[in-house]
Amino acid sequence: MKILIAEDAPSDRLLLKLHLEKLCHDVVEVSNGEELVEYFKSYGVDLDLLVVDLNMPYKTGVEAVVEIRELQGNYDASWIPIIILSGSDSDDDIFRCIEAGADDYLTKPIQHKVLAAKLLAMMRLADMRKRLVSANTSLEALSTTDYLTSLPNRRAFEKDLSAEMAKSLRYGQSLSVAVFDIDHFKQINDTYGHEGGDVVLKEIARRFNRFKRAGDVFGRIGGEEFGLFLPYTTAQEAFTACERYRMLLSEDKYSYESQLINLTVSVGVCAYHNEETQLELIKCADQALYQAKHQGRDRVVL
Ligand code: GH3
Ligand code: MG
Ligand code: MG
Ligand code: MG
Ligand code: MG
Repeated sequence: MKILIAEDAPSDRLLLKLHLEKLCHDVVEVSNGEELVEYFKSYGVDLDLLVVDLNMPYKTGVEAVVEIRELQGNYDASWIPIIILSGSDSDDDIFRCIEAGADDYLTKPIQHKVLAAKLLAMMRLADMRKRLVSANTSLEALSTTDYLTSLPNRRAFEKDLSAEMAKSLRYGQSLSVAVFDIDHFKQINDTYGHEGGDVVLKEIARRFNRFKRAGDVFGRIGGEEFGLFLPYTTAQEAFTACERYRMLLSEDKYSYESQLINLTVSVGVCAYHNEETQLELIKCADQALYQAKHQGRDRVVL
């Protein structure tokens, strides 16, 4: 663990440092409460534990702990385990330290074996916290990512599009939306099986990622339908960009179990006019897509 010691008495600090280093921890030191808060603000994310003396100049241990616990928002380090050290064994001191946000309290002189035991318990807490955070991160990724193509799923796509529509409204920048639908995909499934169809869907997502212009966002919004929104892009520019995507998708064949599959896509494009709802905007692109199908497929309609 990387442990920060905040202790104003040089000899206490040195003894503690030597002891923690003997237990194979990395130790950094500060000598008062003010330095503790400043150090924590800059390097807190690298620390695993704080050992904080109660009586220190500039800021007491309690004042520093309160400030550290109040750091929030993106500041994920503010949860860090904190042990207070103090010469006082009064119940009131113990209570106010824990109440202020400390996790444990040890009285001086420090019993080294007891400190080692407390560190073990804190490590367990830190480990549990890490696992919770990573489980949470994977859950979030699962709920926004399409399992087959790894593109944003419909929910994530719509959420990101909402944010982009709000920006467009606020700054008056252009924004366009497109819907891609594979032509006669049923036939591909019928000929190569559902698995063959899945391989094609995955390869389409790969091509989108490979050929993507900076800023463009793709999502899988239906079985064989993909959404695209193009920030800072007018209707005419979006048409041109989608023509390019359409050609790049059908130019090279798709391979599945040493068979080569040809496909084309139809695309509907619509620009955002800063007044319609998201539903209406996507519907507009859907209607253009319907026309593209009606006019013979393998084309982009604006
Ligand atoms: P068109 O769009 O050109 O009118 O014809 P289509 O054959 O593509 O027609 P439609 O959009 O009605 O059919 C889409 C097919 O996509 C039907 C469905 O079985 C298939 N499909 C949907 N989701 C998946 C999927 O995840 N994997 C596979 N393999 N097929 C899927
Ligand atoms: Mg002191
Ligand atoms: Mg479809
Ligand atoms: Mg269809
Ligand atoms: Mg289709």
